[in-house]
Amino acid sequence: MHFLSLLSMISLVSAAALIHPRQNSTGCTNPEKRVEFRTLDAVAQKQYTDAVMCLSTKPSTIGLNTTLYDDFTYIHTHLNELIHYVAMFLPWHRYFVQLYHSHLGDCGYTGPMVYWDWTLDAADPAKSSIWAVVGGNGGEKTEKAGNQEFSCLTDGPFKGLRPAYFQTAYAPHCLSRDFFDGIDRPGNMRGSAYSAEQIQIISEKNNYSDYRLYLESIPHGSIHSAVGGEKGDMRPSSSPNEPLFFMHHTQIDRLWYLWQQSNPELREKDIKDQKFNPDDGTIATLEDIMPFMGLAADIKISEIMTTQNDLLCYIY
Ligand SMILES: *[C@@H]1O[C@H](CO)[C@@H](O)[C@H](O)[C@H]1NC(C)=O
Ligand SMILES: *[C@@H]1O[C@H](CO)[C@@H](O)[C@H](O)[C@H]1NC(C)=O
Ligand SMILES: *[C@@H]1O[C@H](CO)[C@@H](O)[C@H](O)[C@H]1NC(C)=O
Ligand SMILES: [Cu+2]
Repeated sequence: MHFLSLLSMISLVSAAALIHPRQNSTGCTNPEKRVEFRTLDAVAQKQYTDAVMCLSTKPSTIGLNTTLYDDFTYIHTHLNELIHYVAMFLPWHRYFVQLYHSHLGDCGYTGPMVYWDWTLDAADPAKSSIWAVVGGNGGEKTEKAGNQEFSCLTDGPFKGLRPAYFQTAYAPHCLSRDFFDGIDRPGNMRGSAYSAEQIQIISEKNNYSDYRLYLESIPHGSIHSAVGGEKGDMRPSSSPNEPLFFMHHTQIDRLWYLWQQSNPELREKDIKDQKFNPDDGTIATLEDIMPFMGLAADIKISEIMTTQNDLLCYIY
């Protein structure tokens, strides 16, 4: 009995070490403040977009024949069912953005991670000032890859990008956007789903399960479908093809952070939500392991319930 429990303790300890070997950490004493992309000056914005382009010149770190840029898409699209409409949605994307920022750093970007605060644009999204910086809507020129048609970007720093995947298929194509509200192009781009008023309503949800569900389905989902439309990269599971994906998810992370900050005692521990989609009644726990398919070691949800710890060191 004694022997057995000692043995299981040892194996627990070594399993933990395997899951995430790390240095003796000094923790996070000087957190970096993340900022809205448009508050950076033109030089810093260009350093960011240049670093994004640089990812597409680096080899895969997970053994694919495509680039580091495509690693993010590949992992996201293969994990699609595990990381959406479940408890893991917010913590998984929190760490995914962190890994992206860290690779941008290796590509020369020295600034903080940036977010796109689309509440500022919700009144008329198609006229947002963000498009002047990241390029605008796709144009008339389309391209087919697999069975999908893509509306290629016509301007901006990402015009030349050619992502390698569509959903899980190898299907190199032009980076594309298709502003669409489901009825008109561009229409209102579903702005009311991500207005300041809508975000205020969602922020009043008082448990994680409700908060995650509303945040994911309404503003998060609407931005994906309104920017991606039918012929754009932002909509499908391969949406990390679209550089805006990361600024969008940083904004989602920011909203979760603000919600957590308003009651940290409870909300930095609350992950009580369905573990599987469709819901089979199983509830997630802080001990659940989140997979990253070799981009980084897998981690437990508990490791990133705050943004100031061994793995993360930022505030908003
Ligand atoms: C390692 O961590 C322990 C406990 O936090 C701390 O007391 C010690 O000073 C650290 N050692 C180094 C070399 O940082
Ligand atoms: C890369 O791998 C895919 C399969 O994932 C294959 O279809 C494609 O031809 C390969 N490309 C090159 C350049 O080897
Ligand atoms: C969250 O709150 C909603 C509304 O009050 C409630 O219906 C639901 O059961 C709660 N969920 C959990 C997991 O506590
Ligand atoms: Cu996602």
